[in-house]
Amino acid sequence: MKDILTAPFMGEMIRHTTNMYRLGYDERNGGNISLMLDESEVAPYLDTANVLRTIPTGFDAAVLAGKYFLVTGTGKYFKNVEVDPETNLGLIRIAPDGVTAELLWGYKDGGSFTSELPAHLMSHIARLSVDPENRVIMHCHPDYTLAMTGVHEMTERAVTRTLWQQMTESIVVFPEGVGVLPWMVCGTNAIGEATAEKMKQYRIVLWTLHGIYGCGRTMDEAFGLIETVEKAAKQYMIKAHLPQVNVITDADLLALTERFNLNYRKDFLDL
Ligand code: 2HA
Ligand code: ZN
Repeated sequence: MKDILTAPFMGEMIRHTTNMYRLGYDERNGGNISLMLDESEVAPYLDTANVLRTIPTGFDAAVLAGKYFLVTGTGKYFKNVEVDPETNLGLIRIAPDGVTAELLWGYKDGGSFTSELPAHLMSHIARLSVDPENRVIMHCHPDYTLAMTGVHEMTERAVTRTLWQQMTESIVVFPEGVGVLPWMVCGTNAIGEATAEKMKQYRIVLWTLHGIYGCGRTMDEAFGLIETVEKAAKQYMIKAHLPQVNVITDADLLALTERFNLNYRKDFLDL
């Protein structure tokens, strides 16, 4: 059996949690990540028949039965993942009943997965229905995105347009736009269901005055979406109160969609 701390998926998780903490996206225990893994990726590192304990998933995730997930722990700090992955992360498999998670590694101090696991698993289910290769759900609290949700009209069209207008890269990176939820209580199945519903259309969902959800086929894709939205939100927050001398017009955005052959949200442009 190989040392699980040398697994590529472990390295990716540690690098991302560490980086996101240093970027200020994940204060204290803020944020959570789940990475879906195949049995073939896990088997060289773990005896998959050895279930350490079981933890209720909080809802019926039977469609994910047999799937493996590396997930950040509840109450755990991203900054500590690097020094003690086995306490701050856990590797679970969804049991056939869908309401039980089988812990195969991690949460060494008796801990559990993130309180947002329902939102993660529901989002995985939603993404897999539109992209069978999706593997990552990532949640964090980046400053400028959060600030923007407090001062901007929170409709998907209005927020997406503003983010697209801030910098050339935006529409190229998220041509489908961003999903938006009003303020809601977090850690509940209700916010999980609402997020998952948005994830059928969008790879990014903003939670008003809370944070952002991103997804992707890889950690790089999910993180890249989030950091691009955050950069655009930063541009907005540092210059929205100043006279706008040079702007990206809807005709410019259209030209970008043509140049990069983007399948973009057409009703979000005024043409
Ligand atoms: O895990 O970010 O939304 C802490 C949170 C809850
Ligand atoms: Zn959060």
